[in-house]
Formats: sequence, structure tokens, C-alpha cells
Amino acid sequence: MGKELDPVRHFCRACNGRLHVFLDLGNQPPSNALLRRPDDRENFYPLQAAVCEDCFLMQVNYDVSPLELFGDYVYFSSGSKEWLDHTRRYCEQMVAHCGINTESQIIEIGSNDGHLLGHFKAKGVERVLGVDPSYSVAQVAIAKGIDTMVAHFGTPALAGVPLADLVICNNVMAHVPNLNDFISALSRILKPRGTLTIEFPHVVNLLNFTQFDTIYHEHYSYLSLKALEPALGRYGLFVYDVEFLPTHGGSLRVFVQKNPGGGDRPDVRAARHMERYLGDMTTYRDFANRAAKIRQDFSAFLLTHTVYGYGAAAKGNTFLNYCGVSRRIPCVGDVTPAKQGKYLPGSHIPVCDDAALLAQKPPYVLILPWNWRNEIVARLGPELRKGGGHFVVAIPELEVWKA
Ligand code: JHZ
Ligand code: ZN
Repeated sequence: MGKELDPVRHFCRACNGRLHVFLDLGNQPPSNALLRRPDDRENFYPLQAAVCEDCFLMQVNYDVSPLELFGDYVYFSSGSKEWLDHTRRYCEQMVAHCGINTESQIIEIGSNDGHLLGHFKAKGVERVLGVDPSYSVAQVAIAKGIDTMVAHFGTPALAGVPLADLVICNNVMAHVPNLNDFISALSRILKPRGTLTIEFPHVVNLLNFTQFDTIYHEHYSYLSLKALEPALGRYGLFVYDVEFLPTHGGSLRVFVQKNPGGGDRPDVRAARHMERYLGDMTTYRDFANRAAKIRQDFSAFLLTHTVYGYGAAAKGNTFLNYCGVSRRIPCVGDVTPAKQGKYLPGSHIPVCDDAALLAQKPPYVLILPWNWRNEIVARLGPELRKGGGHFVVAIPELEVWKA
């Protein structure tokens, strides 16, 4: 038998620079791999965060195959009302300011259940195409009449993809192991005067607010302008503007063209300024120390309180598995039908709907997706309050308050 390839990366997926590991979250199952039965077999893989010493792209150093991660996806992006509003506003902005009209060709990569393209269709833009590798979410889009290609986007999958006036990459670039091939494919489908927008949780916020739970195998990279600009530049793509967004703990939306012309806009300079510590290794060491402190504080709290969970988010699984929490949390509530009745990977905590959670009169509810804190407090607060319950968040630090 031939020698197996070492799946641990020592060099950067973007520029081939050397990687430095700064946080070890242990061996973990893929974060969205919910189990049908608590005794189902699951795969565990090393979960370590590393940073490139040349381009400072933060990334995981162990690549789980995208085929394993995205085949039967349980994340439906239309699960939150705030997110639906966010995508509606994006659509309006592109129509009002970026020249998108009913003749435009729009392509969304990672189109999930198609709700963003649905906003454009509602405005009379007929030529929309979604690309998503997951059949489970794509079929929802197709059922809504959104033309969708089930494929892992990249240069081998360009046959039949038209040239586009607008290419949208929302929360998708982090999910791509081969970043260079992906960017090369983006460049090939963008018309010479077309616009590409890329939205991603900004690594500056991940580091500043100790959002270590957003590190999981599905997220191969943790993006910044600093790492992205040279990667885009290799394929003739240039950033001409950015926008700061509150979503997913603080995101950047980057506007890209082939020949933007003009100087840098003020927000581009502001983003670069925010990123000035990304080249300093103490940033990463301090972050890892704060993650360990969060684990310590939450574990101590769990020993003396009865805690239920809410929101079976991917990030919640990184958190629970890093803390080594198992059946001590009786159940986790979630509105997603595809998650209800299943068990969280690693911890095997059952997922139930809101009513089943509230029926147990939970004294403490840990909000795992802290990014939806306001929406979740509004949803559960009135009922929780009746039983004298409390909310808990663990990130960026342990916080407990009466509902
Ligand atoms: P949420 C996702 O991460 C998925 P996750 C993905 N990997 C990605 O890249 C990032 O976002 C950016 C539920 N919920 O959105 C729905 C309620 O039950 O933080 C979800 O299961 N009731 C593509 O998985 C979960 O919580 C509610 O009222 O960490 C939220 O997951 C609300 C608001 C949410 O994403
Ligand atoms: Zn690099």
C-alpha cells in the first residue's frame, strides 16, 4: 500500500507561506454533522487554528473533504428574520447604486435556499443563477423557481455558467479549501465591467471579541482585507470599496472589479487600519489565552447551574466540544426543522423545538449563536420570564441575566 498523504497543512492555502499553529481546539466532528441517533458513528478530525507568516491568512491546518461537509447541509440561511432583512437591503442597494437592472445577469455562489436571488427576481431581474454544492438546500431554491446548479464552484465547474454583471459571494469564501482556484473561477465569470461582492465575518472581530467558536472545519479560512487583496490581485481583481456590517459578529462586504480606477475609498483605508495588528503574533497568542479562560469560566458555571441550550448553530458545536460538555445540557432548542429530532455532533445533546424547550421551564438558557442574541431574547424572553428563567452567553465573556 502507498504511503497516505499527510492531511495536515504546513503551508498557506493562499500563498504557500509557512503556517504557525496558535490554538488547538482538540479533535472534533464536523460542526454541522448532526446525528440521527445518539449512537451513530462519527468522524473526528483535528481542529487547530493557524496563521500564515507571509500573507497572515488565518486558516485551519487540517482540511476535511468538502464532499463530507456540504453533501447534506442542514444550515438554511432563511432561518432568521434579521438575515432576510439584511439580504433584502443588499438587493435594494445593488439596484440603486451598482447599476443592476432587469437586463443584468446575476450569479450567487453558495446560494443556499435561494432567498437572496429571490429578492432580485421579485424586482424583475430574471437572469439569476445560484450555485451551491448541497442538494438539500438547493432543492428548496429550485422549488421556489430559482435556477440553481448543484456544484462545488471552481474552474472545473464552469461549463454552462454565463458571464455575469454581478457575482455574489456571501459567507462562502471561507468554505473553500482551494482558495486560488475559486478566485480564478470568479475572475473568469465576471464581465470586464462587472462587480463582485464578497461578504465574510471579519477576522479582526473574531480576534478582538474572542469568537473562537466560529472556527470549525467548514471554515477553511478566516478572512481579512490584508490576506484577500493579494489573493484577488493574482487574478486581476481589485477591491475598490468596503462596507462594515454588524452580521455574524461583525462582517466586511468587499466590492471588487477588474478595472475599478480611482483611489481607495475612506472605508478601505479604515479597514486596513483596523487590521494593523494582524501581522503581530502576540495578537494570536492573546486570543488563544482568552479562549481558554472562556472555557474555564463556562465549565465552572455549568458545574453549579442547570443549563439548557438554544440555537444548534455550527459555532455552538465548536464551543460545546471545546468545553467538553456532553449530556450535562439536557437539550438545545432550534427552529430549523432539519435539525430538530437530531443530536449535536460530539456532545450528542438532543435538538428540540422552542415549545419542547420552554415546556421544561429551563432556569438557564445558554444562547449559543450570540450573533442572534436580540432576536432570540425577543423570541424566548416572555415565556422564559414566566418561569423566572435566565439567559446566558459565554462569548466574548460569561454573562448571565434575568429574562
Ligand atoms: P447561525 C453559519 O454558522 C453557517 P452558524 C455558515 N457555516 C457560516 O458560514 C456562518 O453562519 C457565517 C437557530 N435560530 O446563523 C437557527 C433559532 O433556532 O449563527 C440556526 O440553527 N431561533 C454557513 O451555524 C442557529 O440558531 C432563532 O430565533 O454558527 C443560528 O446559526 C434564531 C435567530 C436562530 O450560524
Ligand atoms: Zn499566506
